[in-house]
Formats: sequence, C-alpha cells, structure tokens
Amino acid sequence: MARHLITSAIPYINGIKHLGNLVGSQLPADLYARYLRGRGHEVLFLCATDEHGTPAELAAAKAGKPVEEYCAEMWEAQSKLADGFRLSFDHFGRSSSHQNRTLTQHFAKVLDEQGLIAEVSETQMYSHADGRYLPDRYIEGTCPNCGFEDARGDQCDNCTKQLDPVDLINPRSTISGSTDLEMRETKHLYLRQSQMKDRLEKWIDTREGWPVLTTSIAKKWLNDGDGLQDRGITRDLDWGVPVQKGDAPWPGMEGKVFYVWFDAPIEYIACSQEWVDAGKGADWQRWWRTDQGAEDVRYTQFMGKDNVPFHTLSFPVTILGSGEPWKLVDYIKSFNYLNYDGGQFSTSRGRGVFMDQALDILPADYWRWWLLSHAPESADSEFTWENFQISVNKDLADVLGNFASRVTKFCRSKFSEAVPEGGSYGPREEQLIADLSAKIAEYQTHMEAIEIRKAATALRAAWVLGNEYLQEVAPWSTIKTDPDQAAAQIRLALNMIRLYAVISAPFIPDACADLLTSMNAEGADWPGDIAEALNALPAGHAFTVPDVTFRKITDAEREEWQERFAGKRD
Ligand code: B3M
Ligand code: ZN
Repeated sequence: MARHLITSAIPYINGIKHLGNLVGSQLPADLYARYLRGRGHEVLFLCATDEHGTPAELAAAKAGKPVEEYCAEMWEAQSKLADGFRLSFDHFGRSSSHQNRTLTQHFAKVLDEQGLIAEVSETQMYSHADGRYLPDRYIEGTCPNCGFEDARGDQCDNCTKQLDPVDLINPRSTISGSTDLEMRETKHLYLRQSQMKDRLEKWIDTREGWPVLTTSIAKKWLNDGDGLQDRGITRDLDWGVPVQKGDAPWPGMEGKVFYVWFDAPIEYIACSQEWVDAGKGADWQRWWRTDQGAEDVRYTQFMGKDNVPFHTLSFPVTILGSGEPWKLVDYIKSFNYLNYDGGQFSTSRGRGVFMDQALDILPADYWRWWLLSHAPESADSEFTWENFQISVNKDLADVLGNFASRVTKFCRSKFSEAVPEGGSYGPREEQLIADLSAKIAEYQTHMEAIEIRKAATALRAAWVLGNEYLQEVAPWSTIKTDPDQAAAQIRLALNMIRLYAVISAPFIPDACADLLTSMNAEGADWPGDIAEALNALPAGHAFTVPDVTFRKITDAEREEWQERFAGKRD
C-alpha cells in the first residue's frame, strides 16, 4: 500500500478535445489511477483546464465572449465530458483559480530571491495592424530549427522546439494575418534556466527507467545549442496571472501577466489546494511538501510528447530553483500522436472524432477499450473505423460479452439463476487456473510499468482463456452425460465473470460495474490468489443474466460514421 499522486497534462480551455488529445494524457492517467485504487493504494488523481494565454484569448474572441465567461462555460463542458468518459479525477480544477494565482506569484517571488529571475529589456513583435504586441500563438511563421512553415510563436509543432516569437522566420499575425510587424523594446522577466543546467542534468540522469521518449526529448533540449536557455516568463497580455512578487507589486511589470506555461504546471499543485478548499480532501501538503510527508509519495505525470520539454526542464527548474521542499515528479509517461484515418486529427478543420461526438454514438467503454489498447506508446498510431469495428466486435462483443452472456443464460436454462452445486474441479480446471494466474500476473506487471498496450493484450488473452476452456469442456454436451461435472464447469465460468469484471474495470469501468451487479458481487476486491478468487461465488449464490454487455458495430454504421467525421464539424 503506497501513496500515488497522478496528474494528467491539463487540456487547453479552447474547445472540446478530440480522441487523440484524450488518449495522449487524461485517459491513460485514469487507467493507471483506477488500477492503483483497485490494488488498494491511496491515490490522488488531478487534472484541470489550462485557461490562460493566447489559446484562451483567441478562442474567446472567436466565440465573441468575454474570456472569463468563455472559460467558465468551457470548463463546464470539458468537466461534463470527463465524467462521460468516466475520468475519475479526484478534482478537475482551473488554472485561473485564485489558488493558482497566489501560488504562481509565490513561485515568482522565491525564484527571484534565489537569483533565478532576470529583468530583461527585449524586443517583442508589435503589430501595427492589430495595435498590440503579439506573443506566442498570436504569431506564426517558419521554424528556424526545422523549416516547418506553420510554427507558432511559442513552440514548433513539427520538431517540438520551444521558440520565442522573435525567432520565427517570415512572421505573421494570427489575428489579422498582417506582416507589418515591428520589433519594439519592452521589459520582461526571464527564468534563468541556464543557471540550473547542471542540477537539472543530474536530476534527469538519475531518473531510473524513464521511457526513452521522455528522456530523449529532455536531453535533446538540455543540450540544444549552448545548453539550456533562459526563457521569458511574462507576456504583454490582459488575461493571465498578473505579474507580482508574492502579494507585492513588481515595479516595471505593471499590466503584464505570467506566461501560460509558467503557471500551468503550478496548477498541478494549486489543484490539490482547490480539492481541499472544495471540501474533498483534508491535507494537500502531504502530497506535495517533502517536509510534510510527501517523500513517501510516488508522483507520475501523463502527457503528450509535445509537452515533455516543459515538464522535464521548465517546471523542474521552477520546483528545484525555488529552494523549497516541493515534490518532484518520479515518472513521466509520455505519448506519441494518434492519427485519424489516413491523416491527422484537426481541431481547426473538425477532422476526426471529438469527445462529445464519440459519446453521442457509443458508450464510453467502447472508446476507452479501443483507445487504450491502441495507445500511441512506442510510435504514432492510427484510428480507422475498420480497426475500431473489428476491435469492438471481436474483443468486447465476441470474447468478453459473449462469454458472460453464454454462461449466465446456459446456467439459467439448465440449472437456475444461482451458482450450481455439485462436481469438483479436475486437471483441466487446475490447468485453467494456472494459465489465468500466469496471464493475470503478466497483466499486473504491465500495468505497474504503465505499458498500456501490453497490459491490454494480456487482459484480452485472459478473456480468451475462458472462452477456450468453455469451448473445450462444452458444458452444453457434458450436461447430457454428467450433470455434476457440467455444474462444476459452470460454477467456474460464473466465477470467471466476476474475476474478469474486477480486473478489467480500469479499462471498461461501466461494463464491469454492470457485470458485478449481475453477479451480485459489487465491491469485489482485486484478486490475490486466483484459485481462491475463482471460488468466491459459492454454490447457491444468486445472480441475474446481464443485459447485452457489448453490442456489435454494423457495417452500415461504420460507413456512416466514416463519412460523418471526415471533415468540418459545425
Ligand atoms: N495545455 C498543452 C496541451 O493541452 C497544455 C498542457 C499543460 S500541462 C501543464 O496539450
Ligand atoms: Zn521546428
């Protein structure tokens, strides 16, 4: 029994996320949180919306709403969809919270006291046509590193390099498209990351067993050019955390706000304060302060690969540089991209399936299973409707759902709606128990290591073992010659339904809850000894036949959906 702090990258507030976003952080984080809770660990699982910066301002302007109002509405929408996908956050916070404002201003103050903040007079892009400075996403141009033509002012989506707007070649305003830009002098705060390079490198080098994807991206930018570069952490924007030294003003910084990537990761901590303030928890310090118990916490972060530089470099600089005893991340699980049917998901073009649309056509479990069993771990992966249909129809309907329905219906018709009595387990049953024990052990090993695809494969293999057993011992034949033996076979199979429902719940929680209700076994514990778990439902234990656990996707549906999601949503 350990304590686990889990955070998912916090999604930008600017719209409903697509399935690629979902599988890139929130969904796998939920899988892990559910698994660890299932194993009896104490878990604090946090996520929030990322509400500051240019993405929020641009989206609010497009929606024709004041930014506060836009953010409040989109938080509601995202929160509702998170519930719909059964994302089991202990709290879903907001980076615009007063807790985050205070904490962000606090970090700026202590970093300044540690000599890690520099006031720099610099040139920024001023747009005559727009009458304002153009930070971050208000400006686009060609990436100086890889030549990608649509790089944004803060980061190149193609090569993941963190950029400053003035680095871009052929810059243009994303508000007006104007190229009538002028470099103007303005004063900003810089985080002196370069001072921290050695400490950071030492920290990264001592992280054991981190995924290659995580460490390679960290190392790449750690040794980029002359090494870790200082980064501007303030912006000329209206919307954001006002630049202050704690609660005191910061002379010369009036009217400026912190850069969104400075305050967004701090929200991981602030979110735990929101959780306490919302009355859901008693003590956030024991999760975050190593002087108040957090040294016993294992902290795991989930994110897409484009977010890795901020979590391996910038945020650790904030934490380490503060000189205060904050908990650092222990393990970063990062993901590649999920593509959509021969191309990319595109929020701007409405290409692909978005979270709200997905739930309109099928229950969460169908999506959860496909997305998790195809998580883009070692490489990018691709959603196709054919593959989705095959996966749902075979894995969920034919293998798992059919097993539950066959066994319960057979029992009801030949015995009763109670676990049948008689007979005993023989060598074939012993073999099945041994095979299941091995498969479930393998499943658990992969879950502990957050190897999601491998875990899904092992889980599916455990379901298959049950089907093979049933096919082989054929209780529908046995019953004619040896009813006692058929009773033992069905007793074992009914217990297997219960076992599957417990171990599969992190992937497909709703279906598993329904199965447990049918088996009259709500609240069943995670299995220790599998032989014991397969005796949990004794003879005479009543159950009911479950409704269809998973239905099949028809060819007509597949074709219709493929057409519907090919482009432009309204
Ligand atoms: N909002 C980027 C994203 O949604 C950003 C993550 C912040 S994590 C602190 O992909
Ligand atoms: Zn680039």
